[in-house]
Amino acid sequence: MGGHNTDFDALIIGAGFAGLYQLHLLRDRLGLSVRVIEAQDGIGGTWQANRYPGARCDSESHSYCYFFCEEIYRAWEWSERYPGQEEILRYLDFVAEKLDLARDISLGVKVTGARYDESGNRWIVETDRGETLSCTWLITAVGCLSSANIPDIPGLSDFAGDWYHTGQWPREGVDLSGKRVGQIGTGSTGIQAAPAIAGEAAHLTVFQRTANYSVPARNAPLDETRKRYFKDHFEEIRAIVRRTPNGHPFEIAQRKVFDVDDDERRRLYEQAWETGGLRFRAVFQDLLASEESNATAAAFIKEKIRDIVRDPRKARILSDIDHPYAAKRPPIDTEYFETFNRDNVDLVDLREEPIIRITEGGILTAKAEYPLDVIVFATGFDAMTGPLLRLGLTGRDGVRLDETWAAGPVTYLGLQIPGFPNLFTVTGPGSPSVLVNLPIGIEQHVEWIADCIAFMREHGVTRIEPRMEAALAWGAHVEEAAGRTLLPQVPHSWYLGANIPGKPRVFMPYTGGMGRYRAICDDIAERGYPGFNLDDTPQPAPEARDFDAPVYAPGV
Ligand code: NA7
Repeated sequence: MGGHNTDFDALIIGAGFAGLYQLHLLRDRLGLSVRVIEAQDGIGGTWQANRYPGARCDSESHSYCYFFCEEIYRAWEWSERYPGQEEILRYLDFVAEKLDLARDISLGVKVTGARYDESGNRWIVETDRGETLSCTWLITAVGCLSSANIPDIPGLSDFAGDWYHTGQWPREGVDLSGKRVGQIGTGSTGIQAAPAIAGEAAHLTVFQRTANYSVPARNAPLDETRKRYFKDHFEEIRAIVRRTPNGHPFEIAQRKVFDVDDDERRRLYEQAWETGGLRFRAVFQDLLASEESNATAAAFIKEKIRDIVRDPRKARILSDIDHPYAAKRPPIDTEYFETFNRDNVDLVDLREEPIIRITEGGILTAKAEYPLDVIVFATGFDAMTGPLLRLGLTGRDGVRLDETWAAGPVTYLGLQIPGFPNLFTVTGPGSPSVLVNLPIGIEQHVEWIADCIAFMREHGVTRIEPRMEAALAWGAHVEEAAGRTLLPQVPHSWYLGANIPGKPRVFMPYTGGMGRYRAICDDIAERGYPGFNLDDTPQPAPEARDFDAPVYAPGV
């Protein structure tokens, strides 16, 4: 696949939402020679890897898709309110087919290293097939959550059963029937997986370290009226997803929590609970800006948990939540708390009885040994920086990415890294990325990158690289913006890198909201790329006010 050419204008790493659209723009709009390198055996990125039971997107299907082409939008029909993993893969196959993308994608090929060659102004990319490829522009489209975190729990190699990480689930599936399953982790993934596993396995034990909020997703099939509505309102839906801070197809209410009295607030929360999904968060504007406001939502959800879960011990463990609502990624679920009412489901509170080790027969905590046939690690990812660091990138002057990021990621707009000319990072650290309905954030990045490359060609610029002071100013802005929310306060948060031992604590996603971020990026491009070096010509440094103004991300 991809022929025998080894020298390209652009190489793209990853064939998920980002890589596919980037290929289309660079090849079909700019006329570049392009190849996509994808480590997995199929396209789809995170949806190839996350095949665990219950895997489904938390964004609503009519917004979890491309908006760059109305014809594609209207030609595809989603079956449910939220798209399941398989359906997303089918959608991406459909898009790839429509745009004739497969011929420029190499599947099952892993990038093992890439270095910038200063004399030739080219990136030299090595693969696990022993190939050496080169390109002018290297674009990482590797996703934010593709580097699995398998905690270093002693004894895993002694375990006689099978174990799996949810983000590396076998393609052929896993038969859990009749099995005693232990699931570690209760983030968005664990909360989706537990009900599905409980329905299939003989027995499920959930090992919970930190209790988590969750709101019912209220997933359901889409009826013909809804399907028609989405098709007929393409422009309106596109305008909303591009305008709202999180790229979701709904507005965030303007009212604040204490604008209404207790009864009205209760009514609004009940209504939002019935509506379900991430829309719950949008019921008030200030849930993530004020601890006092947030506490009202937190209390409401904790009460719901205690109402649903019949066993008082389980109800206490599940509702004993130590952080503000939605300050970590807020999960949504289908019968998660109800699952703990099943006879075949147990709950272990790891704060009361930490895991000591994994044994041949199961998991040993400070209190008991739990016999298991299968362990499921729903333990998350080395988020945002992990997928980039493992590419083995070396920039100018032989500087490696892990060296330059030893104290945490430094990027300009999350799109480029000082010292790494002509390298673009789709949804890199410092961009809104994981705080946004990702296809929306991805489209903006991919288009900005294609426009930047078009600008370079038009103006005879051969090299673009951000100035260090611009990247540091952007980093300060990202931190400041996060500081205006409750998000950086949460212990263990992967937004901060705090879930990975030894990882530097830097708040990585940009909380300023997608609309604002888009305006900043557009403005920088229109003004001739302040903050970058174009060849050897430094453009003016951006001024603080270029990023500043009201940084406020309601409902992040
Ligand atoms: P998350 O949100 O990082 O959740 C991981 C879960 O695993 C969380 O409950 C962790 O507890 C738990 N965990 C991690 N390490 C351990 C160890 N060593 N022992 C016990 N428990 C552990 O990952 P998800 O996959 O759920 O979600 C990631 C994103 O994917 C999600 O936001 C969506 O965007 C899709 P902790 O809270 O750290 O105490």
